[in-house]
Amino acid sequence: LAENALTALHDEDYDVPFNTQSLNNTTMIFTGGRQARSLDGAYNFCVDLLDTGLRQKWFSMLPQPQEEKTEPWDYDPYEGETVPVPSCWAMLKEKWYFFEGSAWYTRPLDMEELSANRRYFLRVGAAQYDCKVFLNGEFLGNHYGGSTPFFLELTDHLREGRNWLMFCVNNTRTLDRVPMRNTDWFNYGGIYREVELYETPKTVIRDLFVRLAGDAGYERIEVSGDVDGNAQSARLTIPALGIDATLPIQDSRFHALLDARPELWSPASPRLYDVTLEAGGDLVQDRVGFRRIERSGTEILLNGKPVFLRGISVHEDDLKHGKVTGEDDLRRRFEHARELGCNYLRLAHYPHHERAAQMADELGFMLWEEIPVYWAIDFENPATFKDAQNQLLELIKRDRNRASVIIWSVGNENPDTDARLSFMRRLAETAKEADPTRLTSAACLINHARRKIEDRLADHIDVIGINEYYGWYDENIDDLEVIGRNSAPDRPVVISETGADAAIGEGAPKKGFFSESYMADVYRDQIAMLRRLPYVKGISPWILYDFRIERRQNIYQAGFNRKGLIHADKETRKEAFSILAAWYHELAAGER
Ligand code: GCB
Repeated sequence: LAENALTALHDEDYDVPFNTQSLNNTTMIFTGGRQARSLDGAYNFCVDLLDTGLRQKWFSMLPQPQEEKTEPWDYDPYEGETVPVPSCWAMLKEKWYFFEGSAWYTRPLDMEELSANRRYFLRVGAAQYDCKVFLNGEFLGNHYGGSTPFFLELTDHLREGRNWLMFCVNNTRTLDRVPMRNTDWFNYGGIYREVELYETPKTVIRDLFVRLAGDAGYERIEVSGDVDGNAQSARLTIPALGIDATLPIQDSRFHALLDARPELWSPASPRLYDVTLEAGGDLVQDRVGFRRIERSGTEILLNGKPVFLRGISVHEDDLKHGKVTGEDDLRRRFEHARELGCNYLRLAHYPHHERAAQMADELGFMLWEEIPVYWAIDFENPATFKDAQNQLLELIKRDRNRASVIIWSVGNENPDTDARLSFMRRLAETAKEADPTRLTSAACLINHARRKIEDRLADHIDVIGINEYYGWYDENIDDLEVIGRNSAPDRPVVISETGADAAIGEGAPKKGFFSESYMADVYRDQIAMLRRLPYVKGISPWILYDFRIERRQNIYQAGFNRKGLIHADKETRKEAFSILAAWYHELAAGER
């Protein structure tokens, strides 16, 4: 028996400190407008249920011809089958469908020439959940969190000619992760967003945050950011606003307020401006919309006017591709939302692909973005908090120039304990500190016995989300009116979820639970009730498409949550679709 087979699987037993979490929001760089080299495509691949690779250090072995091999490794990363990146392994082979554990990805990375004046950054769009990165046999760091991008500077590690890049990705659900073991979406493992290599000058713009200034009036733009290198100043241009400003850099940071009167962004008029920032030879660009989102008493104000959020919730899920999201998939999603008459989407329950918010900016949809602090997280655990907070900061830093994003949500349906209150209050504070220009929210708790919103977190967020399932899990829909009266919320409430499952097609029930007609009735009742609820300022029913989930296995669900207004084929609309669409179009017409 090889010695390594006897080693226990505890982090402290490895002689390599694998869980550094050194790849986090502090290693991010700003990528807007940069040319990247794609590292997508075929990777050698192997699933590794027993974590043999970490014990045997597969990563440390460099390619050797068969006759020169010095060790009988149980896997040779330079041979064997390949998989495409991005992908979810569950979608590639039936035997990997429920695989939960580590998997290894290996590919060559050829660098023709390395210049002493350049820096090199690896970006992984998302990998579920712990991703360890190795280059040329060396462990360089790891990242926790399955839905946010992470960066690793490779400058001091690359060599000219052939390099070998390797990832070990682990999607094991554990109690201390975010989310933890139990969720209502599929645990797709793998590197399921793009992998890229960025090349920059010695000076690197790490961060650029552009927004309408928070003071009254709409006459100033605020710009801040972070430059790594010895540039003394940065030059900011927004040609369509006549802005060409030199911003002094102090201690790596710049900050300025500039007079300007941009046309405001809104769903009706999604105006975007080209923004360029140059510093020390580095240059980044973005297309930014300017708008203000506020709460005033129980109203949500967009550019100073009350707005009602006509929304729909969405997951990243696809029959064929799992969690991999492409341009066409997103475009179709927004077309469906448009057809429904939406002005808003809830991107549940984790950060979606960054293209979603870019597209929402262009097409004119408001967004709720969220981190997977879902159900019973390990709220007592400081390491879990650190992980959640990092995911939040990575999301905010990635998307805070997107006018479409109006809400950062810090969680969903969490038990109201002291530990949870402290955990989530601190997350809401983190969001406000990183971005004071947006609203915070969370799906809070209703006490059904007392018919009241009862959640201490509600005092610490701007918008109270409630998930209610009257007609499905919950019984008496009239309670919704009573809840409004009993709670007398002092801030806006949005119904962040409501809905019912319906199977369609052959074998589907004609009436009762899981029938299309039952689901349609639930929507009719909800809409009739919502017309009478002034405390509700928006709604995002659950959900646009049916989605895959291990935990639902009755004959109508068969491994899917069937609350989609559209079947998982992303084509076939259920009856409730047109019912919601009719109401939303009526509301939209009333706004005009
Ligand atoms: C919820 C959860 C959501 C579930 C949904 C359901 O409250 O937030 O993730 O998928 O209910 O269908 O039960």
